[in-house]
Amino acid sequence: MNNAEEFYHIIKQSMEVSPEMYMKSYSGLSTFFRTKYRPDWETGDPLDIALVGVPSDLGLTQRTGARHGPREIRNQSSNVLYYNMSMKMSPFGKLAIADIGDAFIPSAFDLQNVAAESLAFFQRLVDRGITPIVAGGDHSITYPVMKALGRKAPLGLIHIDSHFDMAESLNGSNLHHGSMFVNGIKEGFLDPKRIVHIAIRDPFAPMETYGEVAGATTIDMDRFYELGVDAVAAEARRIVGDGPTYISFDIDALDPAFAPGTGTPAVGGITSYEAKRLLHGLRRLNIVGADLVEVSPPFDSAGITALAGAQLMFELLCLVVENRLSDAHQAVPN
Ligand SMILES: [Mn+2]
Repeated sequence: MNNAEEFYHIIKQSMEVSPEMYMKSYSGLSTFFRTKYRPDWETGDPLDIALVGVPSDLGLTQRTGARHGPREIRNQSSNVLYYNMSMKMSPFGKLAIADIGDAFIPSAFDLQNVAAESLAFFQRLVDRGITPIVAGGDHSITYPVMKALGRKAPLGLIHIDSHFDMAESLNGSNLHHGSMFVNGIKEGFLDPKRIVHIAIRDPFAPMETYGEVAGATTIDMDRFYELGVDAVAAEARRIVGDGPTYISFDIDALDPAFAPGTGTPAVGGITSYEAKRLLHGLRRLNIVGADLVEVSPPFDSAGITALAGAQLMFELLCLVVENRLSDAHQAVPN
């Protein structure tokens, strides 16, 4: 096949994923990237990768609204077409990928219960060998996802965010959108020496965070600018190595010019192109799960934050697909 034939072959293969792919992007019901909706993921055909929402924002410390994130990211994801020009691939066609809906969290008004119910949900997913790619919700939703994935072997973590999210306790609660990585280290499902924070500009952090004392690395915004995006990605690769690694992307890593719709915006962040390029620099790592959190549609303008979130979720999906198709892929040990 020549290049044009190969391209059209990839597009055709992608469109086989669901009938919605053939429809106009503005029509039909919204699923992530117009993939099939598979609420039968436990009883139906086997699935490799699940796109899933966790519409909870009880962990927020400031502006609210991230509970509306999954629905709006689904909506904007119809603008993200199925070919990744930088990675020269489509995530669709080779693996079973579907939108399985939102995590089952009936205790929606009690954060401890939300975390417990989410953990049970994601544990069932992980036990089936399904890789989750998650849309939040506030950042506290990351806690049960990582805990399910890191049950037998601690995870490395590439954390892209304007804040460290390494607060031990706030107002007497150790569960909120800035505590999950402390919890992860304390409970043993995160390996602190394989944690890297990227794009940090958090003015409320102590001089040395709980994570840094335990061995985590920080590439703050000043360092990001000094190094440049490709060197930042290379440093992240070096830190997490070949072991199972989780990527947690807080949309507030982006400058508010690119992502105004978020709960705790911080000026002086990365651009949406730098965010994409950073993720492209993380290819062929052993990514066992990922999330995109903190999109708050009530504070958004023209859907640009949800669109950025959808695009970054697509890049994460491409990374996970590439890893699952590679020899280096190691299933999460159960
Ligand atoms: Mn965060």
